[in-house]
Amino acid sequence: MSRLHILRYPDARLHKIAAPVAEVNDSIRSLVADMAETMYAAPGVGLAATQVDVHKQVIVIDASETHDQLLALINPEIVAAIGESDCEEGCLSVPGIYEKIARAEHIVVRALGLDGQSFTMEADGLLAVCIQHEMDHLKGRVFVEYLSRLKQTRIRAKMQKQLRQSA
Ligand code: K2U
Ligand code: ZN
Repeated sequence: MSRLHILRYPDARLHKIAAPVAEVNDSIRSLVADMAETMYAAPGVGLAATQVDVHKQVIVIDASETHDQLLALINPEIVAAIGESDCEEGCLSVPGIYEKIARAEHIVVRALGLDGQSFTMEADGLLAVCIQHEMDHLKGRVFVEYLSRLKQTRIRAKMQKQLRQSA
């Protein structure tokens, strides 16, 4: 397993659209293992393949208190979305920025697991927020894009200043 580099907003590669996974094979399972290591080390509760510059529809999430319940979602689709609620979100690609975003409160998701079999799950709370956040990444969307133009401009400037300072 290896830790992967996480792209920083406003890197243009974060806006690439992820392609469906044709076959859940050992290469995909190895990618999930590397993404999980990267997520736990960050630390975060979710990570999309887009964020590590791999443009395939693969997401890892662990929203458990004990950080030992890894969920891998391959080719995820939301099949039902109910209600709406605001939740403060952050993003490993936009470090230090936390903003309230409106998301569906309860969702039903269909995806492939690491065994290549299709499964369906329901989610609410932090897990529902995280799944929607990660699925946005697969569509090339970063959560700050839900904010006002002014906030986006300020965040972009802050990220570019962070990048200059770390160079
Ligand atoms: O996509 C990512 O960068 C992972 C996010 C996932 C996430 C976003 C919003 C709400 C929950 C999870 C990171 O885990 S950011 C760290 C974090 C964790 C909990 C709440 C807010 C931010
Ligand atoms: Zn994110």
